[in-house]
Amino acid sequence: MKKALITGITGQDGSYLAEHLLAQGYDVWGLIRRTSLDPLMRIQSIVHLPRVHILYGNLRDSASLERALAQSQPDEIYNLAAQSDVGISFKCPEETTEVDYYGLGRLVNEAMRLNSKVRVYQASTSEMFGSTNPPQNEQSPFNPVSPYGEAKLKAHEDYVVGYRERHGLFICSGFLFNHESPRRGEHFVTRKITQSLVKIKLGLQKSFSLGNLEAHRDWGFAGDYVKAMHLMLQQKEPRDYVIATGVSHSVRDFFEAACRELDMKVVWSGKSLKETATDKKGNVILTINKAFYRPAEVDHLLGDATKARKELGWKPEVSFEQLVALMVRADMDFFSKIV
Ligand code: NDP
Ligand code: GDR
Repeated sequence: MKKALITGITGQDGSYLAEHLLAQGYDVWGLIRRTSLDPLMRIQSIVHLPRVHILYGNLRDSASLERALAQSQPDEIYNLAAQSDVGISFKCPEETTEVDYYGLGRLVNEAMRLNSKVRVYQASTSEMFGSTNPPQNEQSPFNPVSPYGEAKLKAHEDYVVGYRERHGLFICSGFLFNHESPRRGEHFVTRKITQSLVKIKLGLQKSFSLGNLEAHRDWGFAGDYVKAMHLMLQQKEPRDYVIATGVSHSVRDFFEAACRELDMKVVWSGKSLKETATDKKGNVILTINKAFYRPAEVDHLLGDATKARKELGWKPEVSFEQLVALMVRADMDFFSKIV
């Protein structure tokens, strides 16, 4: 039975990946850090806990990683742990660099000392392409515009490309474009929109605010994307892949699609920071707030996953409209129980 260690198992991707690997017959180990909320409570709702072995550790602490690796003896490591919020990375750049860059260094150094044959997946990101014109593929130049994008790029250059070339480590980067689900953190724009609109529909909230409505993202379903992570580690050679749907939409498109799913008609008025969306009774349900704009924005991400289709046989199964519907319905199911 193959053993996998997942860092970031309490996050969106960690939970889907754990389920996928369990279904593939893996022995799954998950690294979780100490927080004031009981981590077992957090994870219980998302994975079948008795089948996942929990290890305490932190990407900021080499000794904890050494211990976790010695206990789990993994054949495959999936490094999903990160300070993953791009907006927060402008406010906490050091924390972001510590976890997203040095964290991978600590992990691969400890992992290689234990087992030089271990296979490692690194959660790289479309944010590394930053201001590069779309569509972006494996050959596109990297131009990150946030501390998050910069930390992930350095991690890729030094520990993925560097360790693969210099030390022969089997390590792959997945340049994953945005992927969402009902388990998406509440501060990311898609979940913020579905949750807020559902609450407005149920009378639990009157309105909410967003930042830049014109940014375009290539949004896919997280459940599809974790399958690509696993496939990358099953190949003969370690290679890096773009994982994306090849379709992009604006934040405004996402908002409108979620409104349609909830049968909420909206009228736009005003411009820029004064723009609002009003429902059919004339109530303002969306305003724009400068606080949600970023100091530097990635305007347009659109991935070309041709290489993954050809070499991994991977393709996305869930469309943009299906994704929006999935997220809206999950939030509706949850919040209608508490009305
Ligand atoms: P989440 O933010 O949902 O999860 C992040 C995970 O990292 C959580 O389990 C968190 O633990 C853990 N973590 C944070 N800091 C540390 C630390 N110091 N030590 C140990 N664990 C830590 O992210 P996603 O699941 O969405 O993303 C998974 C990975 O993929 C991330 O690396 C992200 O940067 C990358 N990525 C994500 C994309 C997306 O669209 N979702 C696209 C491209 C890349 P806790 O629960 O304790 O906070
Ligand atoms: P992103 O995701 O930065 O692409 O990073 P996020 O959902 O935070 O933002 C997407 C776009 O929406 C705009 N936006 C807002 N964003 C948030 N969070 N809140 C708002 O109110 C709001 N209004 C407009 C943003 O400016 C941006 O353009 C995600 C993370 O999962 C990263 O870890 C991952 O690497 C990338 O996707 C690919």
